[in-house]
Amino acid sequence: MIQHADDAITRDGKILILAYDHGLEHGPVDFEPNPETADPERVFELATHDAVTALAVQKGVAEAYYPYYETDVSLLLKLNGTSNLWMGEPDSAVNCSVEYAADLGADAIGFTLYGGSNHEIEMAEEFRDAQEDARDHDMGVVMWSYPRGQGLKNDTSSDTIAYAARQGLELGADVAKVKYPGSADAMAEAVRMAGPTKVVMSGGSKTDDRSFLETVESAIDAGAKGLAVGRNVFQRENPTQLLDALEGVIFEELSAAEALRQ
Ligand code: FBP
Repeated sequence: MIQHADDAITRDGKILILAYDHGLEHGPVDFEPNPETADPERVFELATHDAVTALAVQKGVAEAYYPYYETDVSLLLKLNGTSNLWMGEPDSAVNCSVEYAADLGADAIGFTLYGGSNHEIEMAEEFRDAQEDARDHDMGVVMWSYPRGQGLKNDTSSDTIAYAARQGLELGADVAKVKYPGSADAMAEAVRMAGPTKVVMSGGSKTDDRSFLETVESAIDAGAKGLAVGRNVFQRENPTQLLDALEGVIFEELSAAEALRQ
């Protein structure tokens, strides 16, 4: 069987990344709907669910909690990130090296690229270093491919998301995490542009169970390999129930309606 760098964060070739870098990216406001989720241990426990193929966190959270979960959770170490306090053109500070991520036991690295930002050139150069170091360590590479910046009018248009997915392929990501472009056809085009790079849909702000699962179903039908989700799981009253349903849609080919009924 062919080995892929991202094998450790996939299950049957599919992916469900639980994202929990919101304390940095958005701040404590994201924990308000479910205040106990400010405690990383709650989310590490969720990440032990069979549906979750990797947990994405920043360095500090990994240092403090991953030693207790390394046998049950695959670690996706996010190497860059910025707080919501930053008011400049989109940019993301590199705050962890691949070497240090490997020391922490990471299976893969995550890296945000804001294509279209005035900082795209520096970010792409930083990504180059991270991607090549990750190859040396046989770690998977997940790009948060988020076109945004003053030149960009619509960051979820079909063309923009297809371009975001293609940037993942061109720059050497194993997985490109993109926003849902509004329709299955547009998602299928993004998947086509990404070629062998796996496309996963980004969760976005919390919506109701049915419409969220239907969007995931449509992305999977369009060829996406899965999902990277934060708020739509951890802001729910019963996140485990939603993970059960997501397991049905992503790994068992159930429709959203079937997954909700099981
Ligand atoms: P969500 O499912 O909550 O949208 O999380 C995915 C994610 O990419 C997180 O990893 C990150 O913190 C957040 O979205 C960034 O969102 P944005 O930059 O769009 O505000």
